[in-house]
Amino acid sequence: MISPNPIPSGGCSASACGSSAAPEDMAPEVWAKVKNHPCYSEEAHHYFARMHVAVAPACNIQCNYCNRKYDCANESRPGVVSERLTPEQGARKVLAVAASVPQLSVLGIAGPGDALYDWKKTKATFDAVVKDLPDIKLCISTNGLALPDHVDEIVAMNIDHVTITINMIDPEIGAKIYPWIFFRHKRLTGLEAARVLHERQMLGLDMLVARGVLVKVNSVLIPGVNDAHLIEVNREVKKRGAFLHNVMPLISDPAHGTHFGLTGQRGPTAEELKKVQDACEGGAKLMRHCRQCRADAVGMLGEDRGQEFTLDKLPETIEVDFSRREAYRRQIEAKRELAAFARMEVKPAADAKPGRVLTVAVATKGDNVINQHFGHAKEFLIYRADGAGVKFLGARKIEDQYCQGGLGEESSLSRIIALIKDCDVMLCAKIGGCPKAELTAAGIEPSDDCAHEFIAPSIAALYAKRSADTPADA
Ligand code: CLF
Ligand code: SF4
Repeated sequence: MISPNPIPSGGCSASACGSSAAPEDMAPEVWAKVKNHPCYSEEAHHYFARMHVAVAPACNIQCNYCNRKYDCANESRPGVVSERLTPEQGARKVLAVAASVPQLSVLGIAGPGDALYDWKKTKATFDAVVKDLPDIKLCISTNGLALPDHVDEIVAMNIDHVTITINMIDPEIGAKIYPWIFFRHKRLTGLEAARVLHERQMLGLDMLVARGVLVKVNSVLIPGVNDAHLIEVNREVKKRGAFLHNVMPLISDPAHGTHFGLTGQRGPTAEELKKVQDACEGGAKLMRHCRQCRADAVGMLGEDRGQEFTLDKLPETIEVDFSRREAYRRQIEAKRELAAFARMEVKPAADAKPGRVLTVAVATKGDNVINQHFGHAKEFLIYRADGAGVKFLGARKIEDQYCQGGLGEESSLSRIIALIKDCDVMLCAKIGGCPKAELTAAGIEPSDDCAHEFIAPSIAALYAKRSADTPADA
Protein backbone atom coordinates (compact mmCIF):
# COMPACT_ATOMS: atom_id res chain seq x y z
CA MET A 1 0.00 0.00 0.00
CA ILE A 2 1.25 3.50 -0.77
CA SER A 3 2.02 5.38 2.42
CA PRO A 4 1.60 9.13 2.84
CA ASN A 5 4.87 9.48 4.67
CA PRO A 6 7.62 9.32 2.04
CA ILE A 7 6.71 12.29 -0.15
CA PRO A 8 8.76 12.02 -3.34
CA SER A 9 10.78 15.12 -4.10
CA GLY A 10 9.95 15.20 -7.78
CA GLY A 11 6.60 13.48 -8.11
CA CYS A 12 5.15 12.53 -11.45
CA SER A 13 3.72 14.79 -14.06
CA ALA A 14 0.54 16.24 -12.68
CA SER A 15 -1.28 15.96 -15.93
CA ALA A 16 -0.64 12.25 -16.10
CA CYS A 17 -1.67 11.08 -12.68
CA GLY A 18 -1.41 13.74 -10.03
CA SER A 19 -4.38 15.32 -8.43
CA SER A 20 -3.56 18.63 -10.07
CA ALA A 21 -5.50 17.07 -12.89
CA ALA A 22 -9.28 17.27 -12.68
CA PRO A 23 -11.19 14.17 -11.64
CA GLU A 24 -12.62 12.27 -14.59
CA ASP A 25 -16.14 13.62 -14.09
CA MET A 26 -15.11 17.28 -13.88
CA ALA A 27 -14.00 19.85 -16.45
CA PRO A 28 -10.51 21.24 -15.70
CA GLU A 29 -11.82 24.81 -15.39
CA VAL A 30 -14.35 23.69 -12.78
CA TRP A 31 -11.70 21.73 -10.89
CA ALA A 32 -9.51 24.83 -10.85
CA LYS A 33 -12.33 26.65 -9.03
CA VAL A 34 -13.12 23.97 -6.48
CA LYS A 35 -9.86 22.21 -5.75
CA ASN A 36 -8.98 24.50 -2.85
CA HIS A 37 -12.53 25.04 -1.61
CA PRO A 38 -13.26 22.88 1.44
CA CYS A 39 -17.04 22.92 0.94
CA TYR A 40 -17.20 22.43 -2.83
CA SER A 41 -14.69 19.57 -2.87
CA GLU A 42 -14.83 16.75 -0.34
CA GLU A 43 -11.18 16.07 -1.06
CA ALA A 44 -10.18 19.70 -0.46
CA HIS A 45 -11.74 19.72 2.99
CA HIS A 46 -8.94 17.45 4.17
CA TYR A 47 -6.42 20.19 3.35
CA PHE A 48 -8.02 23.65 3.28
CA ALA A 49 -9.81 25.93 5.71
CA ARG A 50 -12.56 28.49 5.43
CA MET A 51 -13.53 31.41 7.56
CA HIS A 52 -16.68 33.48 7.88
CA VAL A 53 -16.95 37.08 8.99
CA ALA A 54 -20.23 38.19 10.55
CA VAL A 55 -20.52 41.55 8.79
CA ALA A 56 -24.04 41.25 7.32
CA PRO A 57 -26.69 41.12 10.06
CA ALA A 58 -29.78 42.34 8.15
CA CYS A 59 -32.20 39.95 6.48
CA ASN A 60 -35.13 40.33 4.10
CA ILE A 61 -37.09 37.19 4.95
CA GLN A 62 -38.15 35.25 8.00
CA CYS A 63 -37.49 31.54 8.19
CA ASN A 64 -39.37 29.58 10.84
CA TYR A 65 -36.08 28.01 11.94
CA CYS A 66 -34.32 31.30 12.57
CA ASN A 67 -34.04 33.70 15.44
CA ARG A 68 -31.82 36.59 14.38
CA LYS A 69 -30.14 36.68 17.75
CA TYR A 70 -28.48 33.52 16.51
CA ASP A 71 -26.41 32.66 13.47
CA CYS A 72 -28.13 32.36 10.11
CA ALA A 73 -29.39 28.81 10.19
CA ASN A 74 -28.86 28.64 6.42
CA GLU A 75 -25.20 28.01 6.99
CA SER A 76 -24.69 27.75 10.69
CA ARG A 77 -25.49 25.79 13.73
CA PRO A 78 -27.46 27.99 16.08
CA GLY A 79 -25.22 29.77 18.56
CA VAL A 80 -24.77 33.44 19.18
CA VAL A 81 -22.22 35.11 16.93
CA SER A 82 -19.41 36.17 19.21
CA GLU A 83 -18.85 39.50 17.47
CA ARG A 84 -20.58 41.43 14.74
CA LEU A 85 -17.94 43.20 12.72
CA THR A 86 -17.74 46.28 10.53
CA PRO A 87 -16.31 45.60 7.06
CA GLU A 88 -12.98 47.11 8.18
CA GLN A 89 -12.84 44.93 11.27
CA GLY A 90 -13.85 41.90 9.21
CA ALA A 91 -11.08 42.52 6.66
CA ARG A 92 -8.51 42.93 9.44
CA LYS A 93 -9.58 39.67 11.00
CA VAL A 94 -9.26 37.86 7.66
CA LEU A 95 -5.70 39.12 7.25
CA ALA A 96 -4.83 38.05 10.79
CA VAL A 97 -6.16 34.55 10.15
CA ALA A 98 -4.36 34.33 6.79
CA ALA A 99 -1.12 35.34 8.52
CA SER A 100 -1.27 32.40 10.93
CA VAL A 101 -3.41 29.75 9.18
CA PRO A 102 -1.81 28.87 5.82
CA GLN A 103 -4.66 26.46 5.11
CA LEU A 104 -7.08 29.39 4.79
CA SER A 105 -8.30 29.45 1.20
CA VAL A 106 -11.89 30.73 1.35
CA LEU A 107 -13.63 33.70 2.90
CA GLY A 108 -17.38 33.21 3.18
CA ILE A 109 -20.10 35.60 4.26
CA ALA A 110 -22.92 33.50 5.64
CA GLY A 111 -24.98 35.49 8.07
CA PRO A 112 -26.07 36.24 10.67
CA GLY A 113 -28.41 37.84 8.09
CA ASP A 114 -28.41 37.71 4.29
CA ALA A 115 -25.12 38.54 2.56
CA LEU A 116 -26.89 39.97 -0.50
CA TYR A 117 -29.60 41.96 1.28
CA ASP A 118 -26.83 43.51 3.36
CA TRP A 119 -24.82 43.88 0.15
CA LYS A 120 -23.01 47.13 0.89
CA LYS A 121 -21.32 45.57 3.91
CA THR A 122 -20.60 42.33 2.09
CA LYS A 123 -19.08 44.16 -0.86
CA ALA A 124 -17.04 46.54 1.30
CA THR A 125 -15.59 43.58 3.19
CA PHE A 126 -14.68 41.65 0.05
CA ASP A 127 -13.17 44.74 -1.60
CA ALA A 128 -10.99 45.39 1.43
CA VAL A 129 -9.86 41.76 1.65
CA VAL A 130 -8.92 41.09 -1.98
CA LYS A 131 -6.79 44.22 -2.04
CA ASP A 132 -4.42 42.67 0.51
CA LEU A 133 -5.10 38.98 0.00
CA PRO A 134 -5.46 38.26 -3.71
CA ASP A 135 -5.11 34.47 -3.30
CA ILE A 136 -8.33 34.10 -1.30
CA LYS A 137 -11.55 32.72 -2.80
CA LEU A 138 -14.76 34.60 -2.09
CA CYS A 139 -17.94 32.77 -1.20
CA ILE A 140 -21.46 33.92 -0.41
CA SER A 141 -24.50 32.32 1.14
CA THR A 142 -27.94 33.76 0.49
CA ASN A 143 -31.64 33.03 0.75
CA GLY A 144 -31.85 34.09 -2.90
CA LEU A 145 -34.47 36.83 -2.70
CA ALA A 146 -32.06 39.64 -3.59
CA LEU A 147 -29.83 37.44 -5.74
CA PRO A 148 -30.99 38.41 -9.27
CA ASP A 149 -30.23 42.07 -8.48
CA HIS A 150 -26.57 41.32 -7.73
CA VAL A 151 -25.46 38.76 -10.30
CA ASP A 152 -23.49 41.27 -12.39
CA GLU A 153 -21.56 42.47 -9.36
CA ILE A 154 -20.98 38.91 -8.16
CA VAL A 155 -19.41 38.05 -11.51
CA ALA A 156 -17.43 41.30 -11.66
CA MET A 157 -15.98 40.62 -8.22
CA ASN A 158 -14.89 37.06 -9.15
CA ILE A 159 -17.16 35.49 -6.56
CA ASP A 160 -17.09 31.99 -8.01
CA HIS A 161 -19.10 30.28 -5.30
CA VAL A 162 -22.63 31.09 -4.24
CA THR A 163 -24.84 29.03 -1.97
CA ILE A 164 -28.61 29.46 -2.20
CA THR A 165 -30.78 27.98 0.51
CA ILE A 166 -33.67 26.34 -1.31
CA ASN A 167 -36.01 24.44 0.97
CA MET A 168 -38.87 24.04 -1.51
CA ILE A 169 -39.96 24.43 -5.09
CA ASP A 170 -43.64 24.22 -4.12
CA PRO A 171 -44.93 27.47 -2.58
CA GLU A 172 -47.55 25.51 -0.59
CA ILE A 173 -44.65 23.91 1.27
CA GLY A 174 -42.78 27.22 1.34
CA ALA A 175 -45.67 28.86 3.19
CA LYS A 176 -45.04 26.45 6.07
CA ILE A 177 -41.39 27.55 6.27
CA TYR A 178 -41.49 31.31 5.57
CA PRO A 179 -44.08 33.48 7.35
CA TRP A 180 -43.05 36.62 5.46
CA ILE A 181 -40.60 38.21 3.07
CA PHE A 182 -39.73 41.86 2.47
CA PHE A 183 -39.60 42.55 -1.26
CA ARG A 184 -39.63 45.79 -3.26
CA HIS A 185 -40.47 47.79 -0.12
CA LYS A 186 -43.43 45.58 0.76
CA ARG A 187 -43.95 42.85 3.30
CA LEU A 188 -45.53 39.79 1.67
CA THR A 189 -46.93 36.86 3.61
CA GLY A 190 -48.26 33.34 3.12
CA LEU A 191 -48.44 31.74 -0.30
CA GLU A 192 -47.58 34.96 -2.10
CA ALA A 193 -44.36 35.33 -0.11
CA ALA A 194 -43.34 31.75 -0.82
CA ARG A 195 -44.15 32.10 -4.53
CA VAL A 196 -42.06 35.25 -4.94
CA LEU A 197 -39.17 33.73 -2.99
CA HIS A 198 -39.30 30.58 -5.13
CA GLU A 199 -39.34 32.55 -8.39
CA ARG A 200 -36.42 34.71 -7.29
CA GLN A 201 -34.40 31.67 -6.19
CA MET A 202 -34.89 29.94 -9.53
CA LEU A 203 -34.13 33.10 -11.48
CA GLY A 204 -30.97 33.73 -9.45
CA LEU A 205 -29.85 30.12 -9.90
CA ASP A 206 -30.37 30.29 -13.67
CA MET A 207 -28.54 33.61 -13.94
CA LEU A 208 -25.53 32.40 -11.96
CA VAL A 209 -25.26 29.14 -13.90
CA ALA A 210 -25.45 31.06 -17.18
CA ARG A 211 -22.50 33.20 -16.01
CA GLY A 212 -20.36 30.23 -14.91
CA VAL A 213 -20.67 30.78 -11.15
CA LEU A 214 -20.72 27.52 -9.19
CA VAL A 215 -23.94 27.24 -7.23
CA LYS A 216 -24.37 25.07 -4.19
CA VAL A 217 -27.90 24.56 -2.94
CA ASN A 218 -28.47 24.10 0.75
CA SER A 219 -31.75 22.57 1.89
CA VAL A 220 -32.80 22.36 5.51
CA LEU A 221 -34.52 19.02 6.07
CA ILE A 222 -37.65 19.63 8.15
CA PRO A 223 -39.42 16.37 9.01
CA GLY A 224 -43.08 16.35 8.04
CA VAL A 225 -42.67 19.58 6.07
CA ASN A 226 -40.24 19.07 3.19
CA ASP A 227 -38.60 15.65 3.72
CA ALA A 228 -40.46 13.90 0.94
CA HIS A 229 -40.24 17.04 -1.21
CA LEU A 230 -36.45 17.45 -1.18
CA ILE A 231 -35.96 14.85 -3.88
CA GLU A 232 -38.00 17.11 -6.20
CA VAL A 233 -35.83 20.06 -5.13
CA ASN A 234 -32.74 17.97 -5.91
CA ARG A 235 -33.97 17.06 -9.39
CA GLU A 236 -35.04 20.62 -10.20
CA VAL A 237 -31.75 22.23 -9.16
CA LYS A 238 -29.81 19.58 -11.07
CA LYS A 239 -31.86 20.38 -14.17
CA ARG A 240 -30.99 24.04 -13.73
CA GLY A 241 -27.26 23.37 -13.36
CA ALA A 242 -26.53 23.52 -9.61
CA PHE A 243 -23.09 22.15 -8.84
CA LEU A 244 -23.84 20.59 -5.45
CA HIS A 245 -26.80 19.90 -3.18
CA ASN A 246 -26.32 19.94 0.57
CA VAL A 247 -29.22 18.46 2.54
CA MET A 248 -28.69 19.54 6.12
CA PRO A 249 -30.71 18.69 9.23
CA LEU A 250 -32.95 21.24 10.92
CA ILE A 251 -31.51 22.12 14.32
CA SER A 252 -34.44 22.94 16.52
CA ASP A 253 -34.54 23.73 20.21
CA PRO A 254 -37.05 25.77 22.22
CA ALA A 255 -34.07 27.56 23.80
CA HIS A 256 -33.24 29.13 20.43
CA GLY A 257 -36.56 30.96 20.43
CA THR A 258 -37.40 30.08 16.82
CA HIS A 259 -40.95 29.43 15.62
CA PHE A 260 -40.12 25.79 14.95
CA GLY A 261 -38.30 25.44 18.26
CA LEU A 262 -41.20 26.92 20.22
CA THR A 263 -43.87 24.92 18.42
CA GLY A 264 -42.17 21.56 18.86
CA GLN A 265 -41.02 21.00 15.28
CA ARG A 266 -38.23 18.49 15.63
CA GLY A 267 -35.13 18.01 13.52
CA PRO A 268 -34.47 14.74 11.67
CA THR A 269 -32.62 11.79 13.15
CA ALA A 270 -29.33 10.76 11.54
CA GLU A 271 -31.19 7.86 9.88
CA GLU A 272 -33.88 10.16 8.47
CA LEU A 273 -31.23 12.50 7.08
CA LYS A 274 -29.37 9.63 5.46
CA LYS A 275 -32.59 8.26 3.99
CA VAL A 276 -33.34 11.56 2.25
CA GLN A 277 -29.73 11.95 1.11
CA ASP A 278 -29.76 8.42 -0.27
CA ALA A 279 -33.10 9.03 -2.02
CA CYS A 280 -31.56 12.10 -3.70
CA GLU A 281 -28.62 10.09 -5.11
CA GLY A 282 -28.53 10.05 -8.88
CA GLY A 283 -29.63 13.68 -9.17
CA ALA A 284 -27.64 16.78 -8.26
CA LYS A 285 -24.37 15.71 -6.66
CA LEU A 286 -24.68 15.60 -2.89
CA MET A 287 -22.42 17.29 -0.39
CA ARG A 288 -22.04 15.00 2.62
CA HIS A 289 -19.22 16.65 4.52
CA CYS A 290 -20.99 19.83 5.70
CA ARG A 291 -20.41 20.63 9.38
CA GLN A 292 -23.12 23.31 9.71
CA CYS A 293 -20.59 25.83 10.83
CA ARG A 294 -21.20 29.12 12.61
CA ALA A 295 -21.44 32.46 10.84
CA ASP A 296 -18.12 33.39 12.44
CA ALA A 297 -16.37 30.02 12.05
CA VAL A 298 -12.61 29.91 11.45
CA GLY A 299 -10.48 26.92 10.48
CA MET A 300 -10.81 23.52 8.88
CA LEU A 301 -14.39 22.24 8.59
CA GLY A 302 -15.21 20.56 11.87
CA GLU A 303 -12.93 22.78 13.91
CA ASP A 304 -13.67 26.28 15.08
CA ARG A 305 -10.77 28.52 15.97
CA GLY A 306 -12.90 31.66 16.11
CA GLN A 307 -12.03 32.34 19.74
CA GLU A 308 -8.33 32.65 18.81
CA PHE A 309 -9.15 35.58 16.52
CA THR A 310 -11.53 37.83 18.40
CA LEU A 311 -10.94 41.55 17.81
CA ASP A 312 -9.13 42.05 21.11
CA LYS A 313 -6.62 39.35 20.15
CA LEU A 314 -5.69 40.71 16.70
CA PRO A 315 -2.13 42.06 16.52
CA GLU A 316 -1.47 45.74 15.91
CA THR A 317 0.39 45.10 12.68
CA ILE A 318 -0.45 42.18 10.46
CA GLU A 319 1.88 40.87 7.81
CA VAL A 320 0.88 37.98 5.62
CA ASP A 321 3.79 35.81 4.52
CA PHE A 322 2.70 34.90 1.00
CA SER A 323 5.68 32.63 0.45
CA ARG A 324 4.47 30.52 3.41
CA ARG A 325 0.96 30.31 1.92
CA GLU A 326 2.43 29.36 -1.44
CA ALA A 327 4.70 26.75 0.16
CA TYR A 328 1.70 25.21 1.92
CA ARG A 329 -0.17 24.90 -1.37
CA ARG A 330 2.83 23.28 -3.03
CA GLN A 331 3.09 20.83 -0.16
CA ILE A 332 -0.60 19.98 -0.58
CA GLU A 333 -0.11 19.36 -4.29
CA ALA A 334 2.60 16.84 -3.41
CA LYS A 335 0.33 15.15 -0.88
CA ARG A 336 -2.46 15.08 -3.41
CA GLU A 337 -0.27 13.39 -5.97
CA LEU A 338 0.56 10.72 -3.45
CA ALA A 339 -3.09 10.36 -2.46
CA ALA A 340 -4.02 10.06 -6.13
CA PHE A 341 -1.51 7.22 -6.53
CA ALA A 342 -2.98 5.57 -3.46
CA ARG A 343 -6.51 5.88 -4.79
CA MET A 344 -5.46 3.97 -7.87
CA GLU A 345 -5.02 1.00 -5.56
CA VAL A 346 -8.62 1.28 -4.43
CA LYS A 347 -10.18 -1.18 -6.81
CA PRO A 348 -13.57 -2.80 -6.43
CA ALA A 349 -13.17 -6.30 -5.01
CA ALA A 350 -13.87 -8.54 -7.97
CA ASP A 351 -15.04 -11.42 -5.82
CA ALA A 352 -17.21 -9.30 -3.50
CA LYS A 353 -20.49 -10.89 -2.66
CA PRO A 354 -23.37 -8.56 -3.56
CA GLY A 355 -24.57 -6.83 -0.44
CA ARG A 356 -21.38 -7.39 1.53
CA VAL A 357 -20.70 -4.05 3.15
CA LEU A 358 -18.12 -2.75 5.62
CA THR A 359 -18.93 0.46 7.50
CA VAL A 360 -15.89 2.18 8.96
CA ALA A 361 -15.44 5.13 11.34
CA VAL A 362 -12.14 7.00 10.92
CA ALA A 363 -10.37 9.37 13.31
CA THR A 364 -8.41 11.93 11.30
CA LYS A 365 -6.85 15.37 11.70
CA GLY A 366 -6.81 15.86 7.93
CA ASP A 367 -4.56 15.20 4.93
CA ASN A 368 -6.72 12.18 3.99
CA VAL A 369 -4.77 10.17 6.54
CA ILE A 370 -5.69 8.10 9.65
CA ASN A 371 -3.73 10.33 12.00
CA GLN A 372 -5.86 11.08 15.05
CA HIS A 373 -5.77 9.34 18.44
CA PHE A 374 -9.11 7.84 19.46
CA GLY A 375 -9.21 9.84 22.67
CA HIS A 376 -8.53 13.16 20.93
CA ALA A 377 -10.99 12.74 18.07
CA LYS A 378 -13.61 15.50 17.82
CA GLU A 379 -15.43 13.74 15.00
CA PHE A 380 -15.42 10.56 12.95
CA LEU A 381 -15.56 10.36 9.19
CA ILE A 382 -17.79 7.49 8.12
CA TYR A 383 -17.03 5.40 5.05
CA ARG A 384 -18.73 2.45 3.42
CA ALA A 385 -16.85 -0.18 1.44
CA ASP A 386 -18.60 -2.60 -0.86
CA GLY A 387 -17.93 -4.35 -4.12
CA ALA A 388 -18.01 -1.02 -5.95
CA GLY A 389 -15.29 0.64 -3.86
CA VAL A 390 -15.00 2.99 -0.88
CA LYS A 391 -17.49 5.81 -0.41
CA PHE A 392 -17.53 8.71 2.03
CA LEU A 393 -20.88 8.92 3.86
CA GLY A 394 -20.47 11.87 6.20
CA ALA A 395 -19.01 13.24 9.41
CA ARG A 396 -20.29 12.62 12.93
CA LYS A 397 -19.43 15.07 15.64
CA ILE A 398 -18.20 13.91 19.05
CA GLU A 399 -19.70 16.26 21.62
CA ASP A 400 -17.16 15.42 24.34
CA GLN A 401 -13.85 13.78 23.58
CA TYR A 402 -12.95 10.55 25.35
CA CYS A 403 -9.60 11.81 26.60
CA GLN A 404 -9.94 14.93 28.72
CA GLY A 405 -7.01 16.20 30.75
CA GLY A 406 -5.16 12.97 30.04
CA LEU A 407 -7.88 10.78 31.53
CA GLY A 408 -10.46 8.61 29.79
CA GLU A 409 -14.07 9.59 30.44
CA GLU A 410 -16.38 6.60 30.86
CA SER A 411 -19.55 8.56 30.17
CA SER A 412 -18.20 10.03 26.93
CA LEU A 413 -17.03 6.57 25.83
CA SER A 414 -20.56 5.20 25.94
CA ARG A 415 -21.78 8.19 23.89
CA ILE A 416 -19.00 7.69 21.35
CA ILE A 417 -19.86 4.00 21.05
CA ALA A 418 -23.53 4.91 20.51
CA LEU A 419 -22.45 7.43 17.83
CA ILE A 420 -20.75 4.75 15.73
CA LYS A 421 -22.81 1.73 16.74
CA ASP A 422 -23.65 0.96 13.11
CA CYS A 423 -19.92 0.74 12.19
CA ASP A 424 -18.03 -2.53 11.87
CA VAL A 425 -14.57 -1.04 12.35
CA MET A 426 -13.04 2.09 13.92
CA LEU A 427 -9.65 3.16 12.52
CA CYS A 428 -7.44 5.59 14.42
CA ALA A 429 -3.76 6.41 14.99
CA LYS A 430 -3.70 5.07 18.55
CA ILE A 431 -6.10 3.68 21.09
CA GLY A 432 -5.71 2.53 24.70
CA GLY A 433 -6.61 -0.87 26.15
CA CYS A 434 -9.79 0.18 27.97
CA PRO A 435 -11.66 1.85 25.08
CA LYS A 436 -10.40 -0.90 22.80
CA ALA A 437 -12.04 -3.54 24.99
CA GLU A 438 -15.32 -1.63 25.24
CA LEU A 439 -15.56 -0.99 21.52
CA THR A 440 -14.86 -4.67 20.86
CA ALA A 441 -17.54 -5.67 23.36
CA ALA A 442 -19.97 -3.39 21.49
CA GLY A 443 -19.21 -5.21 18.22
CA ILE A 444 -16.99 -2.47 16.72
CA GLU A 445 -13.49 -3.62 15.84
CA PRO A 446 -10.98 -0.93 16.91
CA SER A 447 -7.68 -0.79 15.06
CA ASP A 448 -4.59 1.37 14.97
CA ASP A 449 -2.85 -0.97 12.53
CA CYS A 450 -3.32 1.55 9.70
CA ALA A 451 -2.00 4.52 11.67
CA HIS A 452 -0.66 7.29 9.39
CA GLU A 453 -1.82 5.53 6.23
CA PHE A 454 -4.24 6.98 3.66
CA ILE A 455 -7.89 6.44 4.55
CA ALA A 456 -9.47 5.01 1.41
CA PRO A 457 -6.73 2.49 0.50
CA SER A 458 -6.63 1.28 4.12
CA ILE A 459 -10.37 0.66 4.10
CA ALA A 460 -10.16 -1.01 0.69
CA ALA A 461 -7.40 -3.33 1.95
CA LEU A 462 -9.42 -4.14 5.04
CA TYR A 463 -12.47 -4.88 2.92
CA ALA A 464 -10.43 -7.11 0.61
CA LYS A 465 -8.95 -8.97 3.56
CA ARG A 466 -12.38 -9.48 5.11
CA SER A 467 -13.70 -10.73 1.79
CA ALA A 468 -10.78 -13.16 1.47
CA ASP A 469 -11.19 -14.36 5.07
CA THR A 470 -14.92 -14.90 4.77
CA PRO A 471 -16.27 -17.62 2.51
CA ALA A 472 -18.22 -16.12 -0.38
CA ASP A 473 -21.49 -17.55 0.80
CA ALA A 474 -20.98 -16.69 4.46
FE1 CLF B 1 -18.85 29.25 4.18
FE2 CLF B 1 -20.82 28.07 2.98
FE3 CLF B 1 -18.93 29.25 1.57
FE4 CLF B 1 -18.42 27.00 2.86
S1 CLF B 1 -19.62 26.97 4.80
S2 CLF B 1 -20.34 30.26 2.90
S3 CLF B 1 -19.85 27.25 1.15
S4 CLF B 1 -17.15 28.83 2.88
FE5 CLF B 1 -19.51 24.66 4.16
FE6 CLF B 1 -20.00 25.35 6.61
FE7 CLF B 1 -21.50 23.52 5.42
FE8 CLF B 1 -21.64 26.03 4.71
S5 CLF B 1 -19.35 23.33 5.90
S6 CLF B 1 -22.18 25.24 6.69
S7 CLF B 1 -21.49 24.25 3.37
FE1 SF4 C 1 -32.52 33.78 9.39
FE2 SF4 C 1 -30.88 33.35 7.35
FE3 SF4 C 1 -33.55 32.80 7.13
FE4 SF4 C 1 -32.66 35.33 7.19
S1 SF4 C 1 -32.25 33.79 5.59
S2 SF4 C 1 -34.37 34.47 8.36
S3 SF4 C 1 -30.96 35.21 8.65
S4 SF4 C 1 -32.06 31.77 8.46
